[in-house]
Amino acid sequence: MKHSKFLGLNMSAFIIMVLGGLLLTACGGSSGGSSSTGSTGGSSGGTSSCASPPKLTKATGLRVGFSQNISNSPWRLAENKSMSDGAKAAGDTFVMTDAGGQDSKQVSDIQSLISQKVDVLVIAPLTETGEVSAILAAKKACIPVFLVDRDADHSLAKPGQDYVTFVGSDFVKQAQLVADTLIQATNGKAKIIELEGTSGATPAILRKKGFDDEIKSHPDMQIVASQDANFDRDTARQKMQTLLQAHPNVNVVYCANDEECQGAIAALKAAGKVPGKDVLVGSIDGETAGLQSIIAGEQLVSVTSNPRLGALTFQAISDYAGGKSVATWVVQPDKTYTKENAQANLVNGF
Ligand code: GYE
Repeated sequence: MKHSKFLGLNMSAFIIMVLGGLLLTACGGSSGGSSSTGSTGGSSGGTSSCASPPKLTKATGLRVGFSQNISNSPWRLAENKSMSDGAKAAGDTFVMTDAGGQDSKQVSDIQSLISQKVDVLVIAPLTETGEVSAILAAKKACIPVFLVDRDADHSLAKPGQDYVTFVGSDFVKQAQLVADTLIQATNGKAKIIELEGTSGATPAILRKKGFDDEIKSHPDMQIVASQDANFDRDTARQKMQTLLQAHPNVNVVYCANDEECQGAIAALKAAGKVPGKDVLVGSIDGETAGLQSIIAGEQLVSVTSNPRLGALTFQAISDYAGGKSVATWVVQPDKTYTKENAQANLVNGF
């Protein structure tokens, strides 16, 4: 059978090219951004016909899906509000899910947002590995993903390739700043209880690394116990109560967030210790309760971890839709609160 020809191509090859082009356009493969088009799905392993990461073809009137990992603390509630405010300011429709602290629930939440065909996904993943399959599924469905507040394991999913960017703080630096303040206040001599954040979450991993590495050059700064307190006030209170029985002579508690330190302060008081005198307390977030503890002299330091990530996130989304290049890490700057500036910054608490 004789095939007709168009510009030197036979008709079936021509039809395949046209169909392929239509598919690419449907996935936004031809506009903006800093990445190359037509990838085979990067580290997802599967084949996909969208760009790497997928493009956003429109900048306004988007349907934005926000997958939150849990909404159990002032930090998370402030983040939720900031995201929904950001969507409102951008004139977008906002659909939010809450995984209640379960990786499996967050994966199914993201899958449901993919099925609803949102234009863009904003994900605050619970852990570095738990949501990777869903992040890669979004890419395969040609939906660009913006990770916020926590990152994914870069050996499994890469920013600028499998997702657009990570919008969040420098967790190592936060922990270094807390360590430096504690080293100075104790003249480099301390027995420390370390309360870690949720196991497998970026801020838990990096805040531990930042702190532990920073005190290494001070041989008299000694961590006597280290435990996961799940970024949670009551878990921290209970763990601290038990740890204090085994280590009654500690003089420093380092917590991965202010909520944990609220629990630790309660446990110290219940054990007859005076926080801020017998035991110095330092942590991260800059939440209102932490600021009040600093003002009351019960907490030495809190380095902020600003939950109000909405403005940076929606700016990145708008830049990406407009074809501007977006950095693979949009850094949220943080600052240190001590008794010098806690009162003045109480208005910035949450
Ligand atoms: O510090 C903490 C929350 O992921 C940066 O998670 C966030 C951290 C924040 O539970 O309070």
